[in-house]
Amino acid sequence: MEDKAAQKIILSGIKPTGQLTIGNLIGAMNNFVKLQHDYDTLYMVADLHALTVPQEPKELRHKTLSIIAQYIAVGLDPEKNDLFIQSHVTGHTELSWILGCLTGLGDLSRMTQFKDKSSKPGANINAGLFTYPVLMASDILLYNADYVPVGEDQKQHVELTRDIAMKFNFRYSDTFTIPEPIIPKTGARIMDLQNPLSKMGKSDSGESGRIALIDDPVMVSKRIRSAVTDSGSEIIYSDSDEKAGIRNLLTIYTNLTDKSVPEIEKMYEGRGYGDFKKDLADIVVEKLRPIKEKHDELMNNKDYLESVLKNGASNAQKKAWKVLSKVYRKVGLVQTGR
Ligand code: AQP
Repeated sequence: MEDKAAQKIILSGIKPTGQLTIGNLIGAMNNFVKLQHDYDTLYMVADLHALTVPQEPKELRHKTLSIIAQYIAVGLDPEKNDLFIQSHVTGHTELSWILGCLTGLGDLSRMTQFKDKSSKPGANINAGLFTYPVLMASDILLYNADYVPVGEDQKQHVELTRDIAMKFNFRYSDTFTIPEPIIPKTGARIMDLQNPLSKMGKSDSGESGRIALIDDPVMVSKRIRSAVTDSGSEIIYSDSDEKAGIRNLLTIYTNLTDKSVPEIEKMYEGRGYGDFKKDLADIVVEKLRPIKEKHDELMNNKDYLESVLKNGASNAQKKAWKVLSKVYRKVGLVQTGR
């Protein structure tokens, strides 16, 4: 393996709102796992981001630990990655203030996710929801990350991060690495099983529209088998809206197996949606079974999870402080050392 110092840096995270879905797995976590071998990788649970919508405190603590357990359960090795909780590293919020002072209101109001979330009936439109992308920029820039593995919906936020980094570098001299997103070629946007024209979201999708990684296998199977398709019967990948349901199921199938879409289409030639859905349900159940088992085992070993988190936060904090102290110096804050 390459010398750690020469390795490129990867940062990504997931917020502990709702249960992690197969969308998170296919769009983001599968890449986290692949990248851990060749990069200096930091993966956090973005608990501060979760506060942009009201959370029940006890539940938030539980979900935060559960995501760390799921990170490990899908294959992230705590020895190879810094696994930590965002609020355990103080630099995220500190850098966020500095970057917020460089970010235009116009830029933030153009963010699609803000527009979507704030236009929902009864939405709680708070300042945190609006400035969320600035905190996300500081998550990434705090470690001078080269790459950010994310699903399609986060691409715009990484682009804003690049703009903020360039603005800072231009004003105060070269400081930040300009990060690039890593987005999967297929599966960057897994759709809701009941409404295949909308993203499968952790909290936005209804229960029957999503599959959580730690769902009960009987429920998983039922939800796949009752996924919305169309009145046709051919298992083919098509970009038309009418075929959005079957396209989504084919995308899930290809991402959870070693079979390409044309191979799958061929396998199901002359067979109906029923056969296809039944097989896919079995594939998803078998893929998730060991993840749930490992997750449940880890959630019964809180001492171990805490030791992983302490170690991860301590490594991350050291890396963060190097960048943050440079930023403070460049913008003109008096430094006496910490
Ligand atoms: N449906 C999806 N398909 C592909 N990738 C997805 N991701 C989320 N949903 C899908 C990717 O998973 C990572 C973590 O996402 P996040 O939870 O931190 O933020 P989000 O994108 O706001 O996810 P949700 O599910 O929409 O959260 P809720 O519903 O709680 O607000 C990101 O890389 C994301 O792209």
